Amino acid sequence: MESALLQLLSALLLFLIPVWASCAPLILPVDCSDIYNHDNSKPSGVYTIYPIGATSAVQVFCDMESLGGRWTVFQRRMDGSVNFYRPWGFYKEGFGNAHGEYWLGLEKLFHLSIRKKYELLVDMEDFEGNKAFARYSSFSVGPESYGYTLHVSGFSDGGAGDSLSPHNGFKFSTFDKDQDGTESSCARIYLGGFWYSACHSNNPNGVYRWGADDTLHAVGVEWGTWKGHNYSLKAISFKIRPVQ
Ligand SMILES: [Ca+2]
Repeated sequence: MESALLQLLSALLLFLIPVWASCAPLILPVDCSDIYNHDNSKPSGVYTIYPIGATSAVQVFCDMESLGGRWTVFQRRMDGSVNFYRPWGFYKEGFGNAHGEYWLGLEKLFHLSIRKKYELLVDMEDFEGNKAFARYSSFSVGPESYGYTLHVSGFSDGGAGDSLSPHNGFKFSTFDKDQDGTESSCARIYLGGFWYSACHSNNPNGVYRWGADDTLHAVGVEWGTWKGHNYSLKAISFKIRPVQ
């Protein structure tokens, strides 16, 4: 009798383990919003998310404060410690350090885009301590086969003006993959990787320079409608959260 019960229990376990394992990925956080929704007392900081499923663990900075928090930061400049002049493979997969400067990666942005509808916040700061932002009610990135095309709309002003809408509909370009809107290579001329058009209204992945600098035109970390093309910002970050 007892062994029959044990057999039944072990059979039940054998049945349940694969069921549990297949459910487990569902509870892994896809983005910072999932982390916040699980525990809304979590502070801003570095967390692990799984944007492409259970084997895609990646560290990311979560902004749990700005405009209600829940933001997943996918791009951040703050001190010039990371080189952003990198080839396609790095922009596809991501690089840098979630505790400092980094780029999360286009493939992850694409996968997040097909899971949820996102809005975008671009926060920035100059070297005098002034802050501004630009907000967009809709943000997504297309698949690699479409050049990770940028889809952004619904601008609202936080003092920075709109330097991103002109890039809507353009593919991503790096110095070794030119998919921009010109005969030349914007990535090579402006020394970054971005959804270059002809060529840019903002250059967040450009060269980190310390404030005003016109020795090379428009190669800095810029947001044109705020500080112009020859002022490189102290800090800028691009962050997304699901539309509620
Ligand atoms: Ca070109």
